Amino acid sequence: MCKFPRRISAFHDKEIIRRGYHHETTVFLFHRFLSLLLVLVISFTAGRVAAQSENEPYRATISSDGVQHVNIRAGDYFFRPRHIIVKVNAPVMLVVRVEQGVIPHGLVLKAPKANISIDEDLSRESQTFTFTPTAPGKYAFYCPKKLLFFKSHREHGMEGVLEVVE
Ligand SMILES: [Cu+2]
Repeated sequence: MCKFPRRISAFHDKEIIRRGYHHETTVFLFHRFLSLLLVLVISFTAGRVAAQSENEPYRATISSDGVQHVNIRAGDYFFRPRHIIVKVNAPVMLVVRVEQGVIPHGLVLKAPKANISIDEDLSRESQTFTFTPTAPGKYAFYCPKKLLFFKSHREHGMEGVLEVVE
């Protein structure tokens, strides 16, 4: 007479153990999922912040030497910053350097109206270009490189704007 309830209880014990195991697995997987979600959210946010600061224009100031110093880093396929604001009729010293990659890049900035003419190959050594913009306006600069039938570097996004303001 006592056998039956005992079997039931043994079954229940097993069931509890099995459920307990399942519960732990579920909790473990849930924690894994949460940490993965957290990593995704953090990297997404970081990416957004980075993209935002990259897209913000760089506004040059006139230093004590009377020059507007601007540093540009280039790579596959970008210029950073890609939007530069300088004052008209004040000398600009542009220092450009390729910071990554083995693909050759160049810099073209042709704005005859503002008396700017740059067309040079770039390298990992810093190159300096000096000019004094004489007319306000927005002037495009870009990498002129293109390999065979592939898209040009400019089409890949290797371009920017020099904005000359009063
Ligand atoms: Cu290029």
